[in-house]
Formats: sequence, C-alpha cells, structure tokens
Amino acid sequence: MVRQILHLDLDAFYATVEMLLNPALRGKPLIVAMGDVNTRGVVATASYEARKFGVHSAMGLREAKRLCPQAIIVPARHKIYSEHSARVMNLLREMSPRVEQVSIDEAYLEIEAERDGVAAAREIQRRIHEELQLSCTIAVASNKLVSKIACNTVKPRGFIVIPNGDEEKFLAPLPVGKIPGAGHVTRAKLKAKWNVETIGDLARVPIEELRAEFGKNGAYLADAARGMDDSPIITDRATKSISQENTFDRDVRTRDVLEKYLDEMCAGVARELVAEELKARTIILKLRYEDFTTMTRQVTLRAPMADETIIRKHARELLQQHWDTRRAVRLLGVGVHNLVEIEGTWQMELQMGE
Ligand code: TTP
Repeated sequence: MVRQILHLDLDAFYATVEMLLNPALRGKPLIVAMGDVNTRGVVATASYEARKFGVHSAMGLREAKRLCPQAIIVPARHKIYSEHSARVMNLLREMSPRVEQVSIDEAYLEIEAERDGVAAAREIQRRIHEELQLSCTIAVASNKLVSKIACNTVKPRGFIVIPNGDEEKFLAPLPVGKIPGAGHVTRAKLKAKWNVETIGDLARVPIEELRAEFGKNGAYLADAARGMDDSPIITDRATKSISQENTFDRDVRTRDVLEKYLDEMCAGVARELVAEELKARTIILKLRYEDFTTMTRQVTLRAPMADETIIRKHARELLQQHWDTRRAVRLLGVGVHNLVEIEGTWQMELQMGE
C-alpha cells in the first residue's frame, strides 16, 4: 500500500504571526526574542529578511544586533502563537482525521489512497494562506521521513512532491545530517570510517557494518538512507487518556463497595475504548483519601487491549496492593493510557483493495 504523507511546517512562524498582527512589520528584518529584549535574550525566530544577515534561532541578541543592526526586535507572545497554531491544526483536521502535530508549527497528515494527496496538499497551502494569512511549506511523500526531509529543502513558501519510488534518488545528494537523529557524533563516525558525506554515500555502506557500529540505530540509518520508513501517524486521539472517577458522598471504608464502583468504571472505560477504536497498554488507579492526599498507581501490559475483564483484573489488583485499608477513600478512579489506534475503517478498506 502506497501512503500519501504530507509534512507541513509554517514559515518563520512567530515572526509571521507578528507581521500578521502588525502589517507595518511585513518585509522587514524582524527578530522575535525570548527573555530580555535588550541584550541578554536570545532569538526565538527571525524573519527571512533578517536571516539573510546570518541571524538565526537560538542566537544571542547581542550577536544578532551586530549582524543586523536595523532589525526590529519584539518579545515573544506564546499565547498568541498557540492560538494561531490551533487554527492551523483545526484546518488540517478538517482535511484529514489522520493528523500528527509534532510541534507548535509542524505536523504530519495522511491522505487516504483514494484521494489525490497532491491536490489536498495544494488546497491546504492555499487555505492556510487565504483563511489564516500564514505561509507554510508542504512536502508530499510516501512516508514521514522523506516528507520531513523534503520539506526543509524548499522553505519558505515551498511545495514539493517526491513520487513513490524516487525516495532514494531524491535523498542521495543531500548531506547526511539531514537525516533526523544523525547528529554530529554519528556524522563524525560516518565520515571517519566510510568517508560518508551525503545520504547517497551512506546508502552504499553495507548494512551489517552500520549495525556493528551503531546497533539498532545502524539499521535505522540504513533504512533512512534508502528513503524507507514505515512509522505510523500518531494522532492526538492516541496520546490522550480515557478515565472515569467517582467522588463518594461519604468516605468509603469497605472493599466491596470500592470494588463495585471500580467494576462499573472499568466497564465504562472499556466501552469508551471500543467506541473510539482504541486499545490501551497502561491501566491506572487513582485513590484520594479522606484527608485529600491522592495517589495514582499504574501497570503497563505487554500488548494493547480494550478488554473489560483485563482492565478490571488489573484495577482490582492495584487496589488490593495499594489501598491503605486504615484510611477511608473519598475518590476512586480508573483510567487507561498509552493508547494505540485500531486500524481505522478506511485503512482496512485500503488494505483489502490492494
Ligand atoms: P522552526 O520551525 O524551527 O522555525 P521557524 O518556523 O521560525 O522557521 P522555518 O521553519 O521557516 O525555518 O520553529 C518554530 C517556532 O518555534 C519558531 O517560529 C520560534 C520557535 N523556536 C524557538 O522559540 N526557539 C528555537 O530555538 C527554535 C528553533 C524555534
């Protein structure tokens, strides 16, 4: 099954939002600063006009001012950026339910095979520009790794498509440092041992040698060099947790009563998991005593499940092990997290259609 993965990154995000709120700043070298706006602060981001002078994120303001004395410096306003980011993410979720937000200004999105992924990507870029007045760069590829690397090669206001089958060819001329995780230690070793500079050089190193040098990471590097990556989109639904809790009218001292409530809540949690097409690996018990001290205890299973009996068994065991029976219970709760999505219906249809 060929996937259509979009990687989207907003351009000079904080600076673009500042320009949106104050159009007089447009087209000017602009620095959004964190910390002290005068000298001790650092550059959170710089507009592309300021980047021409060598200013970049994480640089000290003193140095940034030296490189670009005419830059306008404004303090970062995180709350405002979060609001604009949320609008972008909501727009993406309108375009596909499979959205993975990576950071405040970056996301992956998967488009179903029966839709045209490139047309969807174009529409997203147009809508972000017209409806939200923000500019972004989008790459379309068959997996997350290639779309992420491709996106960075065409910033800002870029658009790039890597057709399925062209991944390795596209990556070959790029510096090996473009592979996420290939930091300076890895790069130095690759250079010293095999004279690797580009991703293409890396693809020529035998996999066994990479394994011997880097262990599991070696296998990752070998796959990455060939443009291979099968990591799934992790949606927000999968990162949340599902829980129920009950505050008692009167503090409870009897195990039977606690277990009765616990069983009911376990059933409720299991129902919600099934309804959301999710499975969970971790079961959590929450206890609040009469004096308001609260504790949570959890157990993590080997495999994800959505089974009421399993949740109940573990929740009861946690209660058995951790409830200090000398103390009355004011609140009891049970929850699950470490959620994974059961393959959604459209994905199953796709696999059957293959
Ligand atoms: P980035 O996506 O790294 O950069 P950017 O959006 O400013 O520019 P571009 O992607 O076009 O190169 O970061 C997103 C935002 O996160 C950025 O606008 C400001 C903030 N940020 C910091 O606060 N400190 C940092 O060191 C970095 C790298 C980013």
